Amino acid sequence: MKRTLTAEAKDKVGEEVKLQGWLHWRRDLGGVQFILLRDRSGLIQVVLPGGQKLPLPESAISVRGEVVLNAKAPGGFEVLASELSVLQPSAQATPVEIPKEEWRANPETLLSYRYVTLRGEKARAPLQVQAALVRGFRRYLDSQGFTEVFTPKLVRAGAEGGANLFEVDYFGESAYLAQSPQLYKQIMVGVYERVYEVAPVWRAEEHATSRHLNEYLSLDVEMGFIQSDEDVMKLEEELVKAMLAEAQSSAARQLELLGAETPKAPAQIPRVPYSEAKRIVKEELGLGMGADLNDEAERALGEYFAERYQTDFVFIVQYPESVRPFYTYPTGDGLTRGYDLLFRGLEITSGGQRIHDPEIIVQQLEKKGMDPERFRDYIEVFKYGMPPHGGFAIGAERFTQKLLGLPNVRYARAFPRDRHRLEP
Ligand code: AMO
Repeated sequence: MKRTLTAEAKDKVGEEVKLQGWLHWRRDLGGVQFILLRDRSGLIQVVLPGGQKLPLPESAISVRGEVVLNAKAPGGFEVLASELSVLQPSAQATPVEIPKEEWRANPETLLSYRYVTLRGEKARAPLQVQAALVRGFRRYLDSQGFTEVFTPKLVRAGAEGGANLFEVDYFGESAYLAQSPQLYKQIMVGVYERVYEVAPVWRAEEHATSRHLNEYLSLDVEMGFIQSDEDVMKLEEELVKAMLAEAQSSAARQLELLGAETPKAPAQIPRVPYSEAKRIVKEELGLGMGADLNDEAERALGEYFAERYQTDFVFIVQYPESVRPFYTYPTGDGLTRGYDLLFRGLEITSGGQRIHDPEIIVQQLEKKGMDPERFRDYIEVFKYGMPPHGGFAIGAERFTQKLLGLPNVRYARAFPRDRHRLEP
């Protein structure tokens, strides 16, 4: 007999079906036994005649029976089972009760046993939403003439500057795990004009916050023949909307399960100069801030713009050179064509126009105290006619976190890597 998914059962009332999945929950009332069977499409109640020895929760099971209507059952119908067989039993009780998942509580336990706690309906949903966002990302960019590229993750030098590089022993030489595909995606603009990449990157950041991971999924975009960073922001605006639309259409059940609010995104996302953002933070919100916008300032700005302009997205533009990487296009007044995109008060993107003149690249590297020799091959490519270009990167987990209102970015990654976690 062919397998029926729980989500298909509602169309088979009165029919005999075979369901396969996991024993999500069980209740034995002696004369009658109830279980919830969970498969990839959802949950269904199964009623057994009683007297069976039920396997432990999370056992892999197969059930045959008739689908019947029952207004009291979750979803309005259930299966009257004639047969329950165990495909593989659970050998022991799960470390947390999956059906009672309260994934906001006790994050340590949830993350330490992630291989099984991920099975919870709410635990697994964010990764499905994320998969939909990434699908939307690929589809939209494919439709706009972009080519997907795959660049090296073992690299000679860090692209972003700073000390947050993981060093790797590369046959006795020192190499690093890529912090970003930045330099390679720029090189690939010289090949395909428009490129994107979906790949993990690594940041050896020591701090443990609710928005930092040491390994995250970077959604990178780079495009040639632009006028300025404005072209890049226009593309990102459309892209982000396409990603949200894909999530809303193909992960609607997960969004509902997690109670996700539809983001407010006006046709034109506001562009706020960095200096103005700083003024608002200080004068209107009465907050202090460091050299860059700190997280408290970002959060407060998010709320400020949500209230005033009904938007969950804000571009902060015209960042000063001092807080941007060396490759950012300087405008000669100490500012750059670099921008950030805040979503619900969290930076989910950095981007901007890049320098395409090799002499200025060397100048900017030196200004930042970086050794141009380490970037020799990167600089070489600019001697072969690189067009004006720019791009950005979206942190997939942060986008997912903010879309779903997750308390911690770790829940938006299957197996998060943080300062104290290298397994599971
Ligand atoms: P940046 O370093 O700002 O820019 O990173 C881009 C985006 O990646 C996400 N992100 C992180 N997410 C989780 N944990 C972290 N530790 C972490 N660090 C960054 C954020 C951030 O906005 N090459 C440039 C991008 C570009 O200009 O194209 C870069 O990597 O969402």
